[in-house]
Amino acid sequence: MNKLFFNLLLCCALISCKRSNEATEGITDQETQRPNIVFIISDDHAYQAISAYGGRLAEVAPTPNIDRIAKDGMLFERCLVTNSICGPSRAAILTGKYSHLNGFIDNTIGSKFNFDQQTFGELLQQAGYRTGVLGKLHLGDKPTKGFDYIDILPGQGSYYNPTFINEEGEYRMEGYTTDIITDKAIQWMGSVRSKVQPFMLFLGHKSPHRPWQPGPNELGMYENLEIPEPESLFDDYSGGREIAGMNYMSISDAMRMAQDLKVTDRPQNGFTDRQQRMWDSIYRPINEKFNKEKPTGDDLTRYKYQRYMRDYLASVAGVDKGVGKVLDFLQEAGLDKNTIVIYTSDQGFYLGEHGWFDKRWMYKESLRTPLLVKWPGKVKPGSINTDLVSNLDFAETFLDIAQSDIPNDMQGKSLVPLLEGRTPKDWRNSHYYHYYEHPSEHDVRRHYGITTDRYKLIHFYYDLDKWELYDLRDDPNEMHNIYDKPEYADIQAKLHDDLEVLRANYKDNDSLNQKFIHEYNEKVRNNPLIEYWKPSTKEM
Ligand code: SGN
Ligand code: CA
Repeated sequence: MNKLFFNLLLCCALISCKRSNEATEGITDQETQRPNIVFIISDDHAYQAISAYGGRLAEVAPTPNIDRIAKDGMLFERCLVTNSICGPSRAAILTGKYSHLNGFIDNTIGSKFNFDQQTFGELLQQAGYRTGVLGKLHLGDKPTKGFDYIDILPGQGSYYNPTFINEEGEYRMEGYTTDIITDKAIQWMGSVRSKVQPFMLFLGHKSPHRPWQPGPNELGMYENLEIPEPESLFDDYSGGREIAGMNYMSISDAMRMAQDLKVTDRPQNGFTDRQQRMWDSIYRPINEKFNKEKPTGDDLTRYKYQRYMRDYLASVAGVDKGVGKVLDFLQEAGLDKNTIVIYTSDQGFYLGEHGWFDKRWMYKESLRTPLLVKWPGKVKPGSINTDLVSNLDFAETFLDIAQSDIPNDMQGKSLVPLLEGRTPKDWRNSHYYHYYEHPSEHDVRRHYGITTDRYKLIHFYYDLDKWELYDLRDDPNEMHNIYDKPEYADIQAKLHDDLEVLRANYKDNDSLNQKFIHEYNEKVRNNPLIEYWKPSTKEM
């Protein structure tokens, strides 16, 4: 249906709706239309920090509101991203295509998403949905089409007193960004709710991205808690994993005392006096204690881990509270039965596993992202899905929900059958991954690979040519690279074949790699940050 025709239909519908007002009185939004979709995507929220996923943090830092989505809906155990970094993840979500086809392959300064291409936004509009994009998008530009409502943060955005960009331009608001975005979401949903036109809201949080600045109500909430450490906090990258040791993202060396861990007397950028006073009242005593005790060596790493996690989890608590507000609003407005709520993150994150923060690697914690979906009447409450799904599937899922055609050039699959509890027999049994951003900030090398439920094969290329193979059943934490071990020869050969099939099916190949390397090197050549991206001094 073209847009003009749809608008005409909409006008007729509105007029007839007005005329038959008496007849429709008492009918709620729930009964009259295709479902609304609220897609909440936070930034860098690790599944390990969502209590519905269990794990070592579930008890110390519960997320009761996000857990409500799991309780009422479905929790996906294996939602994997295509490229574990912010903009590329969102670009895959918008297009249903891998980075090499949607063109947004990395987050480096100067990367701009090409909004001329097909996205789910305008396809949903054509299907009769009103669409909104709010908060963090991080695609280098503002959407030129596909969204009726645009109110986004520029780039990374800030935690306090954020600037926003809307149709008219830039403006600034005072307050905590997570809370502001939540309020805006509620305001927009309230203003567009309608019996005839469903809505889709892309609600992007900045939090809990580095530098993990909790909101005024969450500041200091975990100060008296000892956060359990992961087993691999002091990983030595043995077991054939030299490449994992070549990076600049470990808590011990790359985490900054002042910006990241707040061990500083300097005022925070852009804070009001009141915010600064509140901040100081929490961090000053902590910093005084630190300056007295001055831990060193492994004790310092442990100390940094505690501070990192306390701020990270307190930032998550703000997001969780926001999710609760959205769920409450939907309920109070009588929209909850006909609104699908999806919670996810742009990728996973390391919470000290392998000694790291950040993401990017094809290893478990950054490859997996949380996915929880509530769809009353369709999804069995409390259900758990273990199929291999991906952020590549989101656009197709939205279109399927909207009962709209899914274009053939989208590369994912609708999750609707899975949500209804009937996984198709031919559902994928492997997933393809590709990360490009090197050289850059955390010094993670370019790599691509395949994972199945049981095995993972990774190829590091460009300045390296190394393979890694993991048996995820016997070695779930990926500590032993078994590539070229004779007992795995058959499996290795099969995975190589399957990887080539996946690359061909998804239309990825080495000549595209060469093209992207060339373009990337041109882009970063004059980037002043290249000095700051301390390259690993370790050589293979
Ligand atoms: C910033 C962070 C990095 C982070 C990237 C990408 N550095 O550059 O630690 O990896 O964003 O994150 S900081 O000095 O600005 O904190 S992403 O989520 O946008 O992909
Ligand atoms: Ca991110």
